[in-house]
Amino acid sequence: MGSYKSQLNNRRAFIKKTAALAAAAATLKFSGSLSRGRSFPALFHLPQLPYKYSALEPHIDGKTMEIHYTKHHQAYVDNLNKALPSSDQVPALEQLMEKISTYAVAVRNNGGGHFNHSMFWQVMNPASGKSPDGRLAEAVTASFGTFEDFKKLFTNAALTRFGSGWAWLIKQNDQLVITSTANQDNPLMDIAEVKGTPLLCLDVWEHAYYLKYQNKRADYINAWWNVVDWNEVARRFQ
Ligand code: MN3
Repeated sequence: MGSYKSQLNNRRAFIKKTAALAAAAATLKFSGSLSRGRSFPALFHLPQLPYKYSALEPHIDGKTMEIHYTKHHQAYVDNLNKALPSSDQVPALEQLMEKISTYAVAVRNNGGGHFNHSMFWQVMNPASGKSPDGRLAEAVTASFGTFEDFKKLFTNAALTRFGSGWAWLIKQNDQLVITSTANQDNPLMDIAEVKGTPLLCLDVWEHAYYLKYQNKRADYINAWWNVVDWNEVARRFQ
């Protein structure tokens, strides 16, 4: 309690000291909104969902989206802000991932949760195509055979991730690779067994599908393919 209070005071002093809000906003990539009940700007905040909760129905139901975004993702953001050390310099989220081994476990879990969910919302879209095209399609074919082969391998990675975690399509130099991570880890983290630039991710925590699919993770994954935003995946590929 005492150390939390002194963190608050340190942060207030810092804010007074810097005064120039524009400079602060430039440093803190995700700042800008006031966190509930706090008198200092949150270091990280919940990004806006790019569509309505019900937009991905029937594949992902609106209630699940609402709880997932407003409760789960919000909690990762809040707990990340609490877990970060009190200092003037907090790196942008991607840089935080790249040196996550130097932070406390709570930063790894909640920072990963914030990064992974922010990306997850973006790689889904109700008006998406059924498969990639252009250079991404060529890279998928070169790495996995056919698009159907790729889907099978990715689905298998998502299905066989024991417990809670994520499935990933990542880029390693010019090669595409499928991998999965436990808990809220991701392939950007310096502690990841398989590292690369994330292009596509799938949340296979039960909270992502339990209301509609209960224990049937395979049905959730099968439905999820209908809402993958291949334009966004292609943008990340380039
Ligand atoms: Mn989740």
